Amino acid sequence: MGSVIDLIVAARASGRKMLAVLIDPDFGADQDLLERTVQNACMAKADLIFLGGSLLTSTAFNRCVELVQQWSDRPVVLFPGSPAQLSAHADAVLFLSLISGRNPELLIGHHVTAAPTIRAMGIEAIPTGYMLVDGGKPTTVSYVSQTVPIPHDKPGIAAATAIAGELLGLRTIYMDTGSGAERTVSSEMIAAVRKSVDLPIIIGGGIRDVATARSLCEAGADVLVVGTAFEQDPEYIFAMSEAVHA
Ligand code: 1GP
Repeated sequence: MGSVIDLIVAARASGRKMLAVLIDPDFGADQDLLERTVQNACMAKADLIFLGGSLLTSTAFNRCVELVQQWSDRPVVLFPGSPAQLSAHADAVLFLSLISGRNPELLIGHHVTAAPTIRAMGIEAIPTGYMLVDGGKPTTVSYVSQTVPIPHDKPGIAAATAIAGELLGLRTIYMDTGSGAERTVSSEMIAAVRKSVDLPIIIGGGIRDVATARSLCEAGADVLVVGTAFEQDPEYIFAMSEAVHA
């Protein structure tokens, strides 16, 4: 397998949209459900498996990543909520800077803590500008990160933030309204960021149905991340994958 960022960039260049199935490591407590989710992601040809969460209560994170890697023929990418969520069993890690926030720990502090471990594990780090967007209610990530999300109706702020991320040399922009959000990032905001930067755009938070997924792709999203909807129904991965790839 080549690098994950190269896969994402190549898909974007060919106009192919990608689906990432997000697995909360805590969900590894139910091993049968975890296995079924991974199997469905593979059978449905979802493009990536993301693993992580903003609040980690599982003590078996590394074992969960190991199992997912064992069952999966898709790249396994960590989406860490903290420097504790690293594992050599992963193919890559989103090296997230929370550029919508002004919390120095999430702009550089955790990176310094995690960097030697990532280097020693030899996993690919993908420099990612992570932008939290208001999704209608406070989410775990907004609470845990202690940051104020970008207002839902301010595409200009999102565009300016994304440009700053691109100028800083980040390789991708991830806009997220948070897990279980009432609203997704708006099409207007995605379109504004799409016009402003030449980076792959990852969108997550509150994506529950195929019609919404299609409209976000049309607005300019390159990778859609879905977690909650698949936790509730792992069979929905098939319909979602078909919609994203249509
Ligand atoms: C959250 O983007 C992810 O960080 C996924 O959100 O659980 O709402 O799909 P959902």
